[in-house]
Amino acid sequence: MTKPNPKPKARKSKDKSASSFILHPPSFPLVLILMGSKSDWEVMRNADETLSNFGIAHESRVISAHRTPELAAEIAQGAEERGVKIIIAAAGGAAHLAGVMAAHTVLPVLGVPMKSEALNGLDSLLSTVQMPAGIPVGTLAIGKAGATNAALFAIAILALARPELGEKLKSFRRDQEKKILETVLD
Ligand code: RP5
Repeated sequence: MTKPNPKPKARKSKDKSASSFILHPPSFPLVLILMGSKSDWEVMRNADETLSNFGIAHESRVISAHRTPELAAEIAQGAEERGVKIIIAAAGGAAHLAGVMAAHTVLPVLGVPMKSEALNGLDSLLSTVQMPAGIPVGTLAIGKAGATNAALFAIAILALARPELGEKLKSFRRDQEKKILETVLD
């Protein structure tokens, strides 16, 4: 579940077979999943669950670029020292969380635009994706697909230095392919 501020705890996989992928103790997450509001959690739990399924030590928490600006900067600035490798940041509306995090760290930041009430997520998408040159944010799709894919993208980055993780990604793709091939329409 999301963690209350300001004392985060890392999440550890329930998948025992994947424990070799956890290169840090739980207090040292490899991936941070940040979201602007608890209202984003229903969508962002898809990123959290995907990382858990792959056995990646991670931490999910609510942090806001505008409601908790100092804490947001502090978390971004301290992430590298904690051993974090990738930050996933989700926000809706004037969705500047990912950009603000990226401004405070050189770690890769993946942005997930949340579907907003007023503009259906188009505002979130544009706010996240349109970073001026110099501070990159890798932006995924709006909503659930983006949440899941942000986690898979983070895993692909981690897999560059962890061949076992790459094998697990290949197996995940094979399973996905099998499901399509076995689809029967009524
Ligand atoms: C953003 O504003 C959050 O990321 C959320 O998507 C949106 C609405 O937040 P709430 O008003 O539901 O807390 O900061």
